[in-house]
Amino acid sequence: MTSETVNARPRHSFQTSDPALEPIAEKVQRGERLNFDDGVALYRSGDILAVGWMANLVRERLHGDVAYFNVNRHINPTNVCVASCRLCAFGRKKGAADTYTMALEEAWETAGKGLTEAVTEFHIVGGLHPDLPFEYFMDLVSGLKERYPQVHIKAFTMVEIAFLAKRGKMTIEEALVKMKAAGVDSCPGGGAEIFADRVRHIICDHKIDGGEWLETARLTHKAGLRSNATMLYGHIENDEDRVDHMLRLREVQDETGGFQTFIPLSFHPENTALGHLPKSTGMLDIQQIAVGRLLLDNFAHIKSYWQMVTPKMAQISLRFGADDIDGTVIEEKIYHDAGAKTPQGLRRQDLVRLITEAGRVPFERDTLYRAVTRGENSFTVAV
Ligand code: V47
Repeated sequence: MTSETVNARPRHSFQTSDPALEPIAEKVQRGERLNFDDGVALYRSGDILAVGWMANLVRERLHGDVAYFNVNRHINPTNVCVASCRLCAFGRKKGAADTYTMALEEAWETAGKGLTEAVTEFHIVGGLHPDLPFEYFMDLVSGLKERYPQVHIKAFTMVEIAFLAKRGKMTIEEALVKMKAAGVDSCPGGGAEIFADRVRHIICDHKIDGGEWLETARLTHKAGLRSNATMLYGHIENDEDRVDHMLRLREVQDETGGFQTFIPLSFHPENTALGHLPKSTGMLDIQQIAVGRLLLDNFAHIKSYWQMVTPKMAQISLRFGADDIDGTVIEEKIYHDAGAKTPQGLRRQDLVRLITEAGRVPFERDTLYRAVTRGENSFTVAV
């Protein structure tokens, strides 16, 4: 199938076997904002095709047939972490046998390793190390900028920013000023998990709470850095917790406009303290994308992260509300420690094929969703 044949298809009208979806579909078609009860009704509906139809309508209104991807590399400088989150299989206590912490030279070298194409983004997240000083992280970033000035640095989740500020004995605002000066260009969306206290106390008791995560995001946006937002699903949360999570994100976005992308992350239980929980299923994965697209009317992008849901599910998601499947990644540790069976990385041509075969038009973006044009061994970004 080519994108031309897809574009030429007639737009089907809304049909559902679920009467609860009819008033919601009317709102969606009128472009009206959905409320908490609508969100719960979307989750409770068994008519995933009808929910997907609505999400796709919004997705195509915003992006037509375009689907975004990028060429990026993940760098996880340390797995030593003071927190003991039950959801996590990556973090290790200081002194444990299998800890690692990259020396700065090693991190800079790792960033350049195994690259067959010019990477446009470094995605940097890691453990909350009890001893590494604030300056280590700033030197890490400034060293990368020096060596790879063309690469966008997306570094440190809201949880890391709050932790690093505390370690450096400064306010979050002060930490953000230093981060920007070192070369941080934007921030990833991790650590959000589920904001509801009841859930957060069980899955990640040692992290900042939901209100603090949202406040740190507010400050980050006010400091002029854009960020992403995630939601970890498929553990002990319920429909109401997920809707609450997304509506709290929507509220901050109304205020700051600083979120770029919403990324639902499916929980991988293996090797975690929640290892008894079942893995997420295809229906659950698709539902998060579709409901996310419908509730987050002020987010430009919904990302189906192929590492988490498999490349096959990410591809299908492009017809259920997602407009982005993330990047080449190259080396992923956090979900692979938790049993992910997906490859560590994909090539640029694999991403292009996934998108094209879904009948969408691949668009290589930089982190800020600007078009990337490739030359032989270089790239340029449309600004
Ligand atoms: O915050 C940790 C999650 C996140 C597990 O901003 C787990 O573009 C599943 O946020 N099973 C980090 N998930 C990754 C992240 C991310 C990924 C891709 C793109 C972006 C972006 C952000 O991973 C953590 C946590 O929510 N996580 N352990 C686990 N066992």
